[in-house]
Amino acid sequence: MDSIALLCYPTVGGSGRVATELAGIFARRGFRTHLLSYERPVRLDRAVHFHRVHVTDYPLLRYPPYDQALATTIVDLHVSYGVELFHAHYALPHALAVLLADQMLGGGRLRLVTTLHGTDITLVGGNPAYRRTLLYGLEKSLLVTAVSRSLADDTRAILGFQGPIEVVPNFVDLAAFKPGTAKRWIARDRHVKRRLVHISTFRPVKRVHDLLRAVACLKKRLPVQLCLVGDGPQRASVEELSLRLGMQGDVDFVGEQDDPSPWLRDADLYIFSSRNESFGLGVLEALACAVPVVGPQVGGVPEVLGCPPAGRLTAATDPLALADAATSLLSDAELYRELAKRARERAVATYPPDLVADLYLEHYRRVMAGKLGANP
Ligand code: GMT
Repeated sequence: MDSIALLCYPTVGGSGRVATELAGIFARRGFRTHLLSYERPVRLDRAVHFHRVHVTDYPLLRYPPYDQALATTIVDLHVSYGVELFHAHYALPHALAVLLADQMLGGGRLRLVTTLHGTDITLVGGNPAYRRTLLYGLEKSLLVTAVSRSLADDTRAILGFQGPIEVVPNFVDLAAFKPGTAKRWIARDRHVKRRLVHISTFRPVKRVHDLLRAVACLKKRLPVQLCLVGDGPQRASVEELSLRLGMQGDVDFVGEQDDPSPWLRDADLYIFSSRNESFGLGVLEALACAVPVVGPQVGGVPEVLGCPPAGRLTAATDPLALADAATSLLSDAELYRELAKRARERAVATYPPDLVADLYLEHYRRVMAGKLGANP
């Protein structure tokens, strides 16, 4: 195996970042690595061959058929470079496009590895419009991986998928995401503002309004400043709520950032309020910066935080429960120091990029050696 192709969404969101960074690692290790998407992802390593998928915007096509354009690009890649191994990040439509391309090539030419990231199962997967298609894509993949055990369980429960699922977690660049040098509140005046950070796509699943309500509650007990990194459909209404709650001076909306590490390094606490989170890449990046985490106990986040956890996860999802957890952590310097240390140690021990890349390579080799059959 000397060539690998990865398919992903190019957005700042987690699955695209994971695929982009993985592609960079493979390319730097000497594999001829291709990445297919409709836009060049930010920070794509120059050693990776990027293939833009071109879609047409003819007015008749209310929904431009991206899947077909992607399948054509895959066929071209196989014909021109002989690439056989295709790794789909986020099942729809990437896995299906590889299967279509394989049929166009006569069948049995391409090998498909599919990595499930989250809403491809927990939101899209449960939708009757996609369920059968998605299930077909997984059944025909030679290998299915999920970013957490929780997501693997959801895949079986929501989709009824019965084939094997390997858990391969996400990873974090430990050199870029590292503890900041700035002194934290613990070392200074206890009246110094605690800096909270949250990275978000501002979609309903992230429940940023509730997060803001939690911080409003926390503000009555401790001096805090919240930094919201990212952008998305609910950003405007979250900004509106911050005005209504009288928090305009307490919240910074810094928008989408190619590199969120400076905000995490400077933070005292990472806070989230998601309804579900199959992994929580922002959570892991915070840990790597020695920043403890507070949020509801959902999805794969408990796996990421480890045991004992590098933060506080609440059973209840309401703002008051989050505010209580944050208060206890941000007013106890000894506890805080312990969790901050545990956070970095957890990231270093479990999520180095090379370790995870090795896992994928091991799986790829088994797939290429025909040691993994198509799922029943
Ligand atoms: O599903 C999404 O919300 C988008 C997706 C993405 O493409 O960023 O996020 C999911 O994949 C990330 C990378 O594996 C995970 O860190 C996120 O937890 C997961 N999102 C959800 O489960 C809501």
